[in-house]
Amino acid sequence: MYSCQQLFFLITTLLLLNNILVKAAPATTAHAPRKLRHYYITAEEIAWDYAPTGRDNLVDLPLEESEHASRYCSHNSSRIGRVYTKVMYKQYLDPEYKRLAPHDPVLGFVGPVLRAEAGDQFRIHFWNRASRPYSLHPYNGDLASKAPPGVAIEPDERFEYVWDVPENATNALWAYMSRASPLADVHSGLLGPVVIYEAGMLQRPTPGSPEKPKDVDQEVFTFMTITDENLSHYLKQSAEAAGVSLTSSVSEEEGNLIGNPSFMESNRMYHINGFVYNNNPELHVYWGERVRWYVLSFGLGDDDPHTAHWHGATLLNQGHRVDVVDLMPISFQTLDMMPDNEGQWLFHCHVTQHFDAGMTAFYQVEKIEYTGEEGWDPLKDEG
Ligand SMILES: *[C@@H]1O[C@H](CO)[C@@H](O)[C@H](O)[C@H]1NC(C)=O
Ligand SMILES: *[C@@H]1O[C@H](CO)[C@@H](O)[C@H](O)[C@H]1NC(C)=O
Ligand SMILES: *[C@@H]1O[C@H](CO)[C@@H](O)[C@H](O)[C@H]1NC(C)=O
Ligand SMILES: [Cu+2]
Repeated sequence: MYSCQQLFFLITTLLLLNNILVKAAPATTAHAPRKLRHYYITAEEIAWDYAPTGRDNLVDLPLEESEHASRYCSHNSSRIGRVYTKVMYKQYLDPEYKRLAPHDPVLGFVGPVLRAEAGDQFRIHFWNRASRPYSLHPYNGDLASKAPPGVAIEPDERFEYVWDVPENATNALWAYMSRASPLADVHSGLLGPVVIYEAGMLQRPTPGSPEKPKDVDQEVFTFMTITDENLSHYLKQSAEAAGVSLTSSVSEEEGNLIGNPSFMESNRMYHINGFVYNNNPELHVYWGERVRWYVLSFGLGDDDPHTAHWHGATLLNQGHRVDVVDLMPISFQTLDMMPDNEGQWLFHCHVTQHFDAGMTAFYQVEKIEYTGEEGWDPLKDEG
């Protein structure tokens, strides 16, 4: 299932991240957890559009007229195009799974952000509402050997995962994924971020708003990944829905579509959070604010090293000021940005082939001008 290189990355990452404990039963640690973090999460099948504007917004042309984008996003009788059947993690606010939690559109098909502080305990109430077995695991443990509890939850079954976050696991960034059939599950869409903060760092700025660390104004999460839709569980469904017959002959020389190199390449999506060619929803950051930017690569392929590159801003990465950061397959980086350049800027992968294949997005730096008309002018109140 895995190539040598993939296994190497899996195993090295596992060794590095092996410090969160997974249990199926309630914890029996020496210390009671500081706080229980309940999450109600499902896996649900969806139709995902990688380029919902229908345009290559980098060159400002319809997808079909763009030299590069037409290769990946044009739809016809021998190309699936931009819409694929996928499965994603969805978060609900209640144990009855009645109220869907608001999903940040910028996250695309990436699952909800799971947050906890050091010493807390996650209680992940997972309900598999998809048509095949799936699960939800932090990226740790030993993928190659023994299966952890709840590794394959059958359709319509539920499972409660209990993860203890050690006291010393502060400021960690992880991912979570399904491990029923790991490679295919991830290519099918099941992945999301986990962030562990220092104890006492998380707060709700206003009652009911999502939690956020005290030391930043905004957090941004971006996954740079190549999703090979041919390795997804749903290639057949995607082809059927697009009216593409895999077995019918394309031409005498080429035969049918199965194993056809240009068809296979057209199904590899070089995306950021599920969007290609600057089709991401507007991602606003604000002039002078403290923005924490989490960049993650979750691809498992040989050509999955990415270089995240920002135009129009620099960021601090472990004390170094940078505008580019390397991401090996399955690697996660946290950077801090203070935007000071108004306008629309590019955020993209610097690997030329990936950039051409659509791994590029826009973000907008906005300046808020306070006019005194906001209703909270302190001088007025005093008078
Ligand atoms: C479908 O679109 C691709 C990419 O634009 C093109 O190479 C191919 O010839 C088209 N096939 C048909 C049957 O129109
Ligand atoms: C955290 O504590 C555990 C248990 O004491 C220890 O095994 C582990 O190495 C520590 N990890 C770090 C990052 O200090
Ligand atoms: C999907 O990939 C496999 C492995 O590379 C290949 O054998 C198969 O033909 C591909 N399927 C299609 C429909 O292209
Ligand atoms: Cu890349």
